[in-house]
Amino acid sequence: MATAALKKRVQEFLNGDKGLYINGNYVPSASGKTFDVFNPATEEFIAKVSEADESDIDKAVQAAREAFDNGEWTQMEAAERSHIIYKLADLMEEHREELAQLEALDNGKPYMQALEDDVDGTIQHFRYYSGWATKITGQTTNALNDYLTYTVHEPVGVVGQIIPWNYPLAMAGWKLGAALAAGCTVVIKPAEETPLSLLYAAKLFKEAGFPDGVVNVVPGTGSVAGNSIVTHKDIDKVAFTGSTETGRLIMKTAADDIKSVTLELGGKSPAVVLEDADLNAALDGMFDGTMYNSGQNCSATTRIYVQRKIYDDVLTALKEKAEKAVVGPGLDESTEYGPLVSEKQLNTVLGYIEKGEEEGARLLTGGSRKGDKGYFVEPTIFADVKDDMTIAREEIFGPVMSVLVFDEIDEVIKRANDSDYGLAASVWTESIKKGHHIAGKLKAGTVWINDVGLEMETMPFGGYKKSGIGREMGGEYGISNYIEVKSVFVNHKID
Ligand code: TXE
Repeated sequence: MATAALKKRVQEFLNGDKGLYINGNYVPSASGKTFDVFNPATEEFIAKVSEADESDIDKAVQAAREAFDNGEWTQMEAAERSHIIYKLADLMEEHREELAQLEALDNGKPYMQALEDDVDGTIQHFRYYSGWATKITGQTTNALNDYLTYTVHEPVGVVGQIIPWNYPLAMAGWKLGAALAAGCTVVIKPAEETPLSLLYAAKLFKEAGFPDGVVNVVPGTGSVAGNSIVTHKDIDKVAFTGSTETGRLIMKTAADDIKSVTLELGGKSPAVVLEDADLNAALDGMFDGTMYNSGQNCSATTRIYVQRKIYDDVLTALKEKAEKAVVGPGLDESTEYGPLVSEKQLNTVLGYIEKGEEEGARLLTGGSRKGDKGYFVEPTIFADVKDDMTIAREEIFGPVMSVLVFDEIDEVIKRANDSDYGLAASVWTESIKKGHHIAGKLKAGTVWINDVGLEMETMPFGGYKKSGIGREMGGEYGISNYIEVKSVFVNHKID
């Protein structure tokens, strides 16, 4: 297996100081504290990163507040803001290979996936949202004679954004694109497992022309840095992607100040495979729907409902796919599926596999850690899973698929909807009527018919039920998270 050499700029970045990015400069944390970042494929140390505590968050918020209240960012014409966001995308393109290497190194994902999906997707996202900066409009209404009544859409202010480790750069991009296009300023915290790509990208913000203080990047732990963002009085809004448990805590904490929150949380998404499906396409979709990013994907379709007539054939084919899949370090060219992000995640996933066996699901293939160095898990498939088993109900966030059998369409709709979550779902059928019928009945924020995993900036993304609140992306849907609406009444009656 060929392992790509690290690019010069990546090496320089890793060898240099990795301070917090506050008010346009990399600075050490006030306490001088740092934390270590590890490569999940080798368990080896990669870098030391400054660790933000409450006082650092306060400094970052002050910088963002100053930039919002008195800075040139909010005074500048929308077209210029648009241009700066677009320039950021151009600069990211110049650094795309560096960003992808950092993502592969830090998160573990395959390099080509990091390059084409995460980094290029983020670049496209910024380009798309740069266009929105000039398209934020209110309304005029005809409610009253002799009055001009209109609404103004204003940026909400200083925004706190908290990012997970499964798509470190892409999740930051989703949140930053809309917030910056709306004219907000931002304090953003990457996950402690994967701070490197966003920290590297921070210098590009300055180069693109963002005034100091508009974007501040503050790595640190959830309980200290994350919590300080949520509780800070001068933060007007919090946007979070992560676990449902932490989302609940953030929502409760934010309630103290009636702070608005957008939450993109966990999932346990179903795939419904009818007997008339194009089986080759459906098999690819079922497999990738669960295993992409080694299953560390909030919209992973991990409950696979297969109609009885094709059930045995599907199991045979899925097993073959799993056994052929190439699992390895993200920087090896042949790797299709990388390691899990951390030892904690490895233990969580192995715990779920054990639970699946204990509760009587049939382990079709996989089921173990792969090797003893790095957090690799074999692609794992359970057959004959029952709806009430833990592996069919809880988010595993690893390469573990549960396959269930069904007979009737009404039955499978009911069972697919019997979940605390409602982030995504896929339906596989050659019947237009059945496809639309089932999609219409599923309680999920995104439904794919004869496809899986497609997410893009032009379409909103978010969850029903405990999968979250609000929608990201999708143009105006995403922008609306970062807008306050003002109603203005102008009396122009002449006596
Ligand atoms: O998530 P957390 P964890 C799910 C997945 C995974 C589980 C646990 O099932 O197994 O969550 O992962 C920050 N105040 N997802 O523990 O805790 C934290 O620093 C403010 C689904 O890593 O949600 C990090 O930046 N912030 C998911 C971010 O929250 C806090 C992606 C995510 O961490 C905080 C990731 C606090 N009190 C995990 N505590 C998805 N929806 O894609 C933590 N954080």
